Amino acid sequence: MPATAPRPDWDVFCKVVDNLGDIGVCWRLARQMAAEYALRVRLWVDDLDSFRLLCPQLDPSLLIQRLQGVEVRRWDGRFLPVTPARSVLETFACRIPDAFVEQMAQLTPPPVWINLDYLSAEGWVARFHGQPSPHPYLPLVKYFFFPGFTADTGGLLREQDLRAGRGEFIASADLQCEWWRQFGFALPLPGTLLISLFAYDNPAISDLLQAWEVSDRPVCCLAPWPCRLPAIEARAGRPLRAGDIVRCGALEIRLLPFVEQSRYDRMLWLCDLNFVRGEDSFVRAQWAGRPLVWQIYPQADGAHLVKLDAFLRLYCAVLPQTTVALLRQFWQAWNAGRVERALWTRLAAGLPGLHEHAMRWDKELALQDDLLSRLLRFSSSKL
Ligand code: TRH
Repeated sequence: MPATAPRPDWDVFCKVVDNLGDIGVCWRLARQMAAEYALRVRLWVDDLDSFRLLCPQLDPSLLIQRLQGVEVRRWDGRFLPVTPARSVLETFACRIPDAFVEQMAQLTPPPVWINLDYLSAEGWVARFHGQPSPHPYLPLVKYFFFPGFTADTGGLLREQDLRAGRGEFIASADLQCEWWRQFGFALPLPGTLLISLFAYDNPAISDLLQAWEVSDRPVCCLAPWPCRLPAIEARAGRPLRAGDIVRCGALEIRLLPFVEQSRYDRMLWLCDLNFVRGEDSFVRAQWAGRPLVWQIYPQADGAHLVKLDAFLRLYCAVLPQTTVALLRQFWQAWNAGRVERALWTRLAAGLPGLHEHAMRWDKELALQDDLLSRLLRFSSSKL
């Protein structure tokens, strides 16, 4: 940005930890700020090579570039002195550079400083959402902003046109054909159970492949291949790459390249069941209004299982006890790495009911404001 360019509205800082969830969330949020509110956004990212998977137009060698209305800056040791934006978003406690914080403190009024945290359905989130944390020695306050599933939290990312776009895609055979065609794949045969599998490597993947192979109904599994799963290669008995198809019994596995987020969303809308992981794909699967199985990002102390349980309690609140027990058992088994064939058979039989529930859940969540509207309101209230 030239020196005379107007001061940005938002600085968003993102550190890519070890997967794509952090940049996945930041990239959606930054684009939404620019596209829906015409905000001037500067997105600072420490790992442009990973970011390029989500945004193939990105050139990792550039220090500054403009993509889809967002100014993307490489965040490395050579931190350029710039005037901080009116609001500064530190994401997932990524710790913005001290030099930048000092520049924030010199401005009057100082920027609104917010840390966007990880998503959790736990009860404490509402109590901590919006809480201030004064800087130990500078005249600055950082506020904690927690995404969540209830009105007293920061909400969930949801673009204004997301659900309308989904409706259009589901209603249009042409758009769906085009989606398959882009990968060079034929449409699956009618009656095929379509499953997307985005997962951390997990011994239960072999359990599922075996169950799907002997299924009464044909199963087509879509696996994003840059996240290669050794169990699939073992099944094929050969090294695989994106575009390959593996057939065993009733199961056909189609390996997909890593696609842009909007195309990934479409895959979730198409499938009868979505295996998702981490945070962002988990949220998008809920906006797909389709049954989902969540593999939560594992934490050493088992804290992730508490989070899994907290979400299940919310998600299952209105379901009959037998369905609650089934979902709980399946999700826990998937996260523990062992799924018995009988458990899969029960889940498969329950999919029509789970689909209805997923549509209801999507509708209820959509009654609430999305994360960005809440974030903008929160930030304005602190200006
Ligand atoms: O990659 P992840 O496992 O991310 C995780 C979690 O966010 C976790 O909480 C965090 O601590 C850890 O990273 C560091 O899963 P997640 O969150 O679903 O992010 C994947 C992103 O990749 C998401 O934005 C969807 C996107 N995606 C595509 O755009 N195209 C694809 O083909 C696929 C498979 C995913």
